[in-house]
Amino acid sequence: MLSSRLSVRTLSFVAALFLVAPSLYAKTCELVLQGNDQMKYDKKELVIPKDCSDVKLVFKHVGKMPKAVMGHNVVIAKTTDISGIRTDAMNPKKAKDYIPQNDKRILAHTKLIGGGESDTVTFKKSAYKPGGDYSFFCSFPGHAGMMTGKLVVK
Ligand SMILES: [Cu+2]
Repeated sequence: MLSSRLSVRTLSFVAALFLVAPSLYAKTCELVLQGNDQMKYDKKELVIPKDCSDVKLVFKHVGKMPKAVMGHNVVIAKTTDISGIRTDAMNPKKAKDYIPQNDKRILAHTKLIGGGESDTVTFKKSAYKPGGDYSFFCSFPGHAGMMTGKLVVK
C-alpha cells in the first residue's frame, strides 16, 4: 500500500517535470552567413528566432583572396554603437585584427578570416533584447560600408 502511494507520487512528479521541461530546454539556433571576394555578405538580415537560448553563428569566407587583402569578420553590436566601434577598430592601440579589445559594446564577433576559411561563434540570446536595434558588420578597413546587415531579434 505504501509503495503504491509512493509510486503514484513519483509518477506525478515525473509528469510535472515533463510539463516544466520545455521552458528549461536549451535550444541552439544556427545562423549561417557568407562573405566573398566582392566585399559582400550573402545576407542583409539575420534573424534570431524567439525560442532559442543560444545562437551559433557560422561564418564562411567563400572567396579566394587572403586575409590581409580581403579579410572578413562579423561583429555584432547595437546599431547606435557601430560608428564608435568602427573608429576604434582602426586604432592599432585599441584593436587586434580590427576588433577593439575588451570592448563591451561588441556583443559577439568572429575572428578575421581569409578566402576558404570559416569561423563559428556561439553566444547567448539573453544578451539581446527582443525587438532591439542590432546590426552586424565587417570591421576590416573600408568594408563596413558594403558589409553591414540587420540583426533581428524575435
Ligand atoms: Cu570584410
